[in-house]
Amino acid sequence: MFVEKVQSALNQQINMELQAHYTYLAAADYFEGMGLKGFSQWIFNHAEEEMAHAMKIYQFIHSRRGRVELFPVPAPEGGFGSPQEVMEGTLRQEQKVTASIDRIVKLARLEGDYATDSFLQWFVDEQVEEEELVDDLVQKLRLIGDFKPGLYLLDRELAGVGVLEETEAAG
Ligand code: OFO
Repeated sequence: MFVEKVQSALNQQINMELQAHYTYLAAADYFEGMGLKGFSQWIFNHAEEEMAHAMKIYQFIHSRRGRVELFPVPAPEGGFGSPQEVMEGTLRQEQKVTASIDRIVKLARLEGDYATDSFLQWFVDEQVEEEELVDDLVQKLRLIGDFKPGLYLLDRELAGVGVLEETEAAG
């Protein structure tokens, strides 16, 4: 049975996914402004994924014959200090999403809503992957520190251009 409390939590989750979408769009713009096109494209793709997550929940609510409720999406905070800061913020955002998904799974189980529980397992797995991906970038950025050539190479990696390909193209 689709319980009111679960529907309401899913509606809040749509808003959270849209907030992530907005935040990552702002971050993509920040990277674009720095000339880091690889980072910009990477996080832009991530922003699109967040929109897809929101739509997945939107459609699930409809398939349960529930009603979607849309809430205001606050403007992203912006004011990014460095690529490392952006990625650390992204990791925190993903951890918040994971905690929120876990809470809804718990609620769905408590309320005997096993269809929502099953639906959310995709998100549980997705969050493991997302956190790992973002954490990998955070670790690399910490290693790089202020070493600009390192940042440049990582940007090329994110753009899908390997160091070898670049050397071959130059040679
Ligand atoms: Fe949808 O929160 Fe990231 O993945």
